[in-house]
Amino acid sequence: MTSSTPVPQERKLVTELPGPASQALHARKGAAVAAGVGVGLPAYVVRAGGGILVDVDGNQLIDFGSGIAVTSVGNSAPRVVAAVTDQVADFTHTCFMVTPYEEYVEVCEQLAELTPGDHEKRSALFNSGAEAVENAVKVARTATGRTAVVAFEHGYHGRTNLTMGLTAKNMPYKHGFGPFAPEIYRAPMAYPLRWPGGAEQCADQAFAAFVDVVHSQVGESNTAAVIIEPIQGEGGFVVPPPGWLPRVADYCREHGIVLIADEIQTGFCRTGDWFACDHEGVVPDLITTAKGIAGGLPLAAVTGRADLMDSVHSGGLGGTYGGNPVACAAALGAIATMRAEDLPGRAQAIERLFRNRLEQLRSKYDVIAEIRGRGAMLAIELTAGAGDLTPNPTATAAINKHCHSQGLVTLTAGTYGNVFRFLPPLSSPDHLLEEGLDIIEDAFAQVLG
Ligand code: PLZ
Repeated sequence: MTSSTPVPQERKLVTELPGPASQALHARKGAAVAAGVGVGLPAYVVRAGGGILVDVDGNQLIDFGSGIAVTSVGNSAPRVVAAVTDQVADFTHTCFMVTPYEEYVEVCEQLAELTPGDHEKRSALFNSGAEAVENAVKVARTATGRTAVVAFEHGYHGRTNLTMGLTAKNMPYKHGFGPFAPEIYRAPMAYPLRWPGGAEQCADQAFAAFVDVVHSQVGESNTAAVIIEPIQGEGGFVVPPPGWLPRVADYCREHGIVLIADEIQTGFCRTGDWFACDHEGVVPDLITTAKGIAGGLPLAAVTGRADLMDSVHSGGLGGTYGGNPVACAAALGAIATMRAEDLPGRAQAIERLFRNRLEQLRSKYDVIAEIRGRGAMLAIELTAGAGDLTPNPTATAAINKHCHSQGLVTLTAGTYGNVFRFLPPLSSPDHLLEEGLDIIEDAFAQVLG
């Protein structure tokens, strides 16, 4: 198969998974790659596109992970490939801080246009989500002259020192890696299913609990920023109740606290709109993006109010590779694809297809406590059974593993490891989504009987 042939859009298993060639590579991995770098499904990929990953043994796997919400436009999407190919032949790097280039500026112009709010904005580009979050905090601290940052339970913001501190979950992200950066505080997340006072009370009580942390424990005038994922990613696709996020945003505005929306996982069409904040008309002061922005190349951004972004002294933001020209070209190709193919609309269509099937599944299995998420970012939370919210990571892991064995790449999430999540490429044809859902149905039957 040459790389000019499109990847066939069908699942095909020619060996058990992982096959012999993958197993051989995995043995080399064990001898050469640090053990701390884990692998979910050790099928070594050689090509990918549409909704399929092809492994080194010739197996064709259905992708329900998009490399953790990255390849929303699909792997090697044609406009991304064309833009990257041209760019890589022209020049690969100058360092924007040394001798600049148009592609960086154009990505920032696109970010100003696409992100929530029509105020004047500026952006700075980086290499990873964690780096974007770090820089958003730097901007918030400089702009406010304050130090404290408030994050939420179940939140995930990265693996660098500051972002580990912002991340809630210990294993595997933080365990043994402290001490963490100071001046980070944590507020309860508005998590309707697990809110102690019940889902009905969640919005009001969670807002009051948030205010209590900021007002009583930190002090508004010490709080530089509040950072929130509008729908939590690694934490288990937790969707706060309607109205909660706008109230948090209003409160921040009232007290001069910078609201940072971390849309690294939710951004760029994933949730059925360009950004998850758009669903409730929330306009954050700063927004961090990465993952889906560049069709698989490493690029991240902080975008926000011009007055905040421009408060940092010249030379205060940057990095050798931030906004690399090849990654910027990829982003322009990815954004052009999202516009041309109406990927927000496609994510909405995927949600309809999934919800219908997942609701049927829920009617059969009382371990499914909730189906939640938005667009092509959907999950089911598994518990002990009817009325018992004890997390069920064992069934979650077994179902996930069964899917892998059948050539469906799925991911889990959640503080308690009991959330089974779906992030298909928006380029997946319906028949692959349906087939993936058949496999999930079968996995439930095999694991739970
Ligand atoms: N903020 C909301 O989802 C990355 C991490 C997977 P980086 N999420 C996937 C893992 O186990 O490392 C993420 C995110 C949100 C920040 C990040 C961090 O982005 O590009 O991984 O640094």
